[in-house]
Amino acid sequence: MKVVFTDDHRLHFAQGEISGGEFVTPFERPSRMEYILRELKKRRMDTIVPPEPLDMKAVARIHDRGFLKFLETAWDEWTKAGYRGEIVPTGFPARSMQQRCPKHIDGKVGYYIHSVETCITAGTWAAACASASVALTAQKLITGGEKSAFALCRPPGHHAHDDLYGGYCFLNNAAIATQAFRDSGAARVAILDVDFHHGNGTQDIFYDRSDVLFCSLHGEPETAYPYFLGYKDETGAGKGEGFNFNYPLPAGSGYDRWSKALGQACGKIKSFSPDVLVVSLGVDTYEKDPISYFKLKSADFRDYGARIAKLKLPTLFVMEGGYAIEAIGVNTVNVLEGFLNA
Ligand code: OKP
Ligand code: ZN
Repeated sequence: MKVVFTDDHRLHFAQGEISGGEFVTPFERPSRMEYILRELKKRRMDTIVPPEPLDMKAVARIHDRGFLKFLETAWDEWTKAGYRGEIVPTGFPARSMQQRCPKHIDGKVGYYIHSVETCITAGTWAAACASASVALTAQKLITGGEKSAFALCRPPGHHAHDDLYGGYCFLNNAAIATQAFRDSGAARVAILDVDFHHGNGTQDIFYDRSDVLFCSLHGEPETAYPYFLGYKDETGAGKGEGFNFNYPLPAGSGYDRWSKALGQACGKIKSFSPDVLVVSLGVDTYEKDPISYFKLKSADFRDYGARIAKLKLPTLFVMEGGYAIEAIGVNTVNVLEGFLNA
């Protein structure tokens, strides 16, 4: 399986993340990639392909123009306003307020964000663009006939809506790749999001569409980030009704429970008969993940990789989360190896 990757992800490394009222070193940090690359190398699965230059038109198929302009210019405007820290908003268009984008950068940040743990830095836009180009290059490999590919994306993408960033995500890599599959001839695309966190951005982007099926297994929104989306009764809207399936699971869920939900999601994917499968691959379902509460063991990742392979679909794996960095390599590559050896 080819791995698309670039070191440009390093351009995004926020110094801080607000967590429990403290400014801590972000969980989503560059070294995550080193652990995955090391494990790929160890198992001789390191056929690394660099990404092609970013096709901004493909990004604009998913994201709002004003949002893209904002991300591109935010750092410049922020520093020109005299601010010296990383970009963190102060005010938000909350319930009962106007939903109009203001002109001042401090207001614009509040308008385009949904969670404030995520700081923008000088290199964030460049890194987000590189990450999207990784996903698009891997998508092209599959459209060109590869049976599977691994887009080793960083920063991740599944929390990004068409016009909102947050949850460590800026551009929705999986959604951009999904749309690119559609635009290059696939009639139906299924997305399976196995990251611990609900893929709120991806769900929202495709919520009213019947050509893209979205299935997500995640911590229940009552007790887990992103809190405000991911309930079971969110099944799609309009033409998209019946093309969105959420499997929220309670704290402490182990592989027993999780793999039952996976079986249900796989059933939905089979009946949808897609041309291609996009897997939002987060390995923060691991028992020792520092910010999550499922209890999967390293061997379980290999098992579910094999079960995904049983769908017998061209499959694009897109990297999302995973913060137990000493195990992120083993867990990620276990999924890929389980898939390949099924
Ligand atoms: C990104 B991905 C911690 C709050 C949670 C955001 C988590 C984003 C996860 N105090 N912060 O889905 O792995
Ligand atoms: Zn996650």
